[in-house]
Amino acid sequence: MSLTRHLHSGWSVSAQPGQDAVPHDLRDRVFEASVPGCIHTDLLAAQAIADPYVDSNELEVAWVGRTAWRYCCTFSWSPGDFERHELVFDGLDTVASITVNGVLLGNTANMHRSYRFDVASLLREGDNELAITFEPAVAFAQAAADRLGALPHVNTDPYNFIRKMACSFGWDWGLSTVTAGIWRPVRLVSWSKARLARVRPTASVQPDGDVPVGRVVIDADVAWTDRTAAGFVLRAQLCGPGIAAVQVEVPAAEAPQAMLEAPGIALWWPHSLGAQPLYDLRVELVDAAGAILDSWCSRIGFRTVEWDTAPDEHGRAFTVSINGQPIFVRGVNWIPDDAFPSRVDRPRYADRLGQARDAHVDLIRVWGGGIYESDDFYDVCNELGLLVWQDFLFACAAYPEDPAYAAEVEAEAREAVARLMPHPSLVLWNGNNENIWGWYDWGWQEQVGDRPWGSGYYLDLLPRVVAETDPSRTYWAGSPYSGSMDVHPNDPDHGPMHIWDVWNERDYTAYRDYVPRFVSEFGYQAPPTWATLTRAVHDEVLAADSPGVLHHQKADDGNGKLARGLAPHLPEPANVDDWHYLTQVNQGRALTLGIEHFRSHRGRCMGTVWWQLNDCWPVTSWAVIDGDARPKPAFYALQRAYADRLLTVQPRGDRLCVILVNDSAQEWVTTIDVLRLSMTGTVLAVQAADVRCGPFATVEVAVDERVARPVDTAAEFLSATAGDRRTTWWFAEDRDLSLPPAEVAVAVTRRTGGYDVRISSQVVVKDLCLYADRLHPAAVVNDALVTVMPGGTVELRVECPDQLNQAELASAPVLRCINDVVNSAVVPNMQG
Ligand code: BMA
Repeated sequence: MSLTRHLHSGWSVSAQPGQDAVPHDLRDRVFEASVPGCIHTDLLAAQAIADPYVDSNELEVAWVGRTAWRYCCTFSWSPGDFERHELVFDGLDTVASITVNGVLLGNTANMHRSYRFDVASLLREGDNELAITFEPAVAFAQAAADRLGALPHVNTDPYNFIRKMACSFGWDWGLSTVTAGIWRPVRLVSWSKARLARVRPTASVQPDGDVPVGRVVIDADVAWTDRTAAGFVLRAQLCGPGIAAVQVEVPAAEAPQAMLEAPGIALWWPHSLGAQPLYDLRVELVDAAGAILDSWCSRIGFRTVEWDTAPDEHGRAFTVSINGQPIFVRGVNWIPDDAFPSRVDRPRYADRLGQARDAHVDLIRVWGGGIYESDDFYDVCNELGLLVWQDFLFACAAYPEDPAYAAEVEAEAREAVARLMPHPSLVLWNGNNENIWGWYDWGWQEQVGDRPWGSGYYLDLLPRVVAETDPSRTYWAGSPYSGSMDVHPNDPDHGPMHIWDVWNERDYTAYRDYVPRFVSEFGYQAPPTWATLTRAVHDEVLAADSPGVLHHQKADDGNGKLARGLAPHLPEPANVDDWHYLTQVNQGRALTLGIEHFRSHRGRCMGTVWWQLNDCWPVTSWAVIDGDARPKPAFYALQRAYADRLLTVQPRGDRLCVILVNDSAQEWVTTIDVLRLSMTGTVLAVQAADVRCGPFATVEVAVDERVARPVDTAAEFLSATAGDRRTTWWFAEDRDLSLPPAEVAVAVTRRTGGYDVRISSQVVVKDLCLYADRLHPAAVVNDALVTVMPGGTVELRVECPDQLNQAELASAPVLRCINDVVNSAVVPNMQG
């Protein structure tokens, strides 16, 4: 007994009259609008603005975000037999004033929540006009900051004074767009008698007995037109793999609770440990005559989650166990996949999260400067077996706690926590990104004095909201946070930490100075792939410091840090091709060194979350997948470093050790062979050891002195193998190595859908990359940063719909390796 009509067609948008910022020719134009969507994508579709992702168009179209826009649509309506008629907005971005037939319905100023309005008295039989005017968000935020008193934040605009995606105002990897629009679905819902206002399922696994019993407790909130109505029931049904379908009915009072139990459920696991069985849960509201008034459904899963954050001999742990199994988290940080989030649909989530899973990632942290993603995101994570750590939306700023702002925060948090409850992938709610750290270390205390700065949210309101709404989920106050305001929030021994001094100030080998309990952010930059860079930047002469390349680098002194990071390790880039290749190599090396080091300390350290997986536009950043969805070489480094079974060489004191890290449930029984070799493969020393590494464990084997001590550090290296795993150890930096020219033999074979490229070499070849995307934007290669052993061969697969020039495929700048860089003459400028 309800009728839902999406209002997604017939929309138009125009600039509000009288705004000087709007170009003359656009002032009176009416554009077709997509709903859900946003003003930028509407103007792009009408070819009224240049693409802000290209060159420096961002600056040219900045007026769009400083303009007030009016969205309008006409729809026909008749009351039918329904008692109630409500307009429901899943998301309005952001400062909106809504009218129906010219009468003000309401004002909103929070992108992160939904709104529901009773519109019965405003609608009329026949045509109705719905109009929404969006005020510029920066002006709104600035006015609030002026009124309440400024509070510290990063970047330019006071994003901390408006409940809108923080990175919409620009970030150190993001352009500033300042979107506006109806970014999530809008619908007219007509209903009678009663409807389900909210459904909160809590799924748990009952420990007793041999057969696991899945239990779901369903808490529903029911909205009524007549509270005296009797005989209504709440009916819940569960079906899925391995169980007989179960059903229960309870009387539907105001907040009915129903419980279902299903013996024989199969447990949901992260993909590295098992399968992802999902169960269909359906909840119905039924009236006395047996008619279904409203229904709700979701796919749920059964697993247990415990976070051990107890004090211990080192400080304070931060270890998650799934179904009783403690795991070392192999995570990545997630930012909005597009600066226009309404463009990100389910296939795109599936694609990006599928890439993460392919790289052996098992946890995604949704960062607090972005959004609560749509249910599609969490559904895909449920299906792919990816754990989700969700931040509340606070990042790198002090936040006001005045009553109006606090009320928005509470409303948004209650809604988000309830909405995400069904998803088995969700394992943690986190209060904020770096705000407690900011309070400690970024000079805020002097600026803020005794005014509130957000701690009331992180330490009181948000934990209360989680405890009241979804007590099954763990809450942690911040990333980083030590577990106590008396211990520095970024203390390596206490809880999750962020390691940023490495990228900002130190060499990447300084990761070795840390043995954190859990590292929830650490990262290293590189430019996007060549195809992405050259799609987005059209500088006359492309260079590391040409205007377009610099515009697509948002980090503070980003290019300077890239150069300083290279200097200790690799030769100075002679041209833009070398710069592009070498900085990408260095990103991969930093990532590999950091992750292998942290994983080698498995036990004391129980997780790494790389900053960052993805980008929201084409930019030089810490991402391993660029803004056009192409994997950078570091993606393949991540894939290797995050494999279940890792073989690594690590310094331990003044010795070298070969370390096996086994994050699988099976014992790893293998033979380790360690060889000291010349660059041409002459064996100088050998060591072999039979090892057994238990499940979820590490084994260390010290390298014998005679193997570990080279005669000539520039001309020798170590190779360690264990079954199909291989790793190398170098006694000198590449710039100081006597690395012979590669002289590779390349055999290219055409096959359906692409090419096989076999590369053989008589000498060791370092960090070979095949940049097929330089020849064709659709060309994808299955690996990068590959080592070719002396006398060895590697085979790379190129997928490409069209023909490629085979000679070009087999030579620079498409086929690159370090050997060629160290052996080429240095040209004294960086122009291409
Ligand atoms: C941390 C993140 C982001 C930022 C990144 C790189 O501060 O939380 O805010 O993009 O570092 O600087």
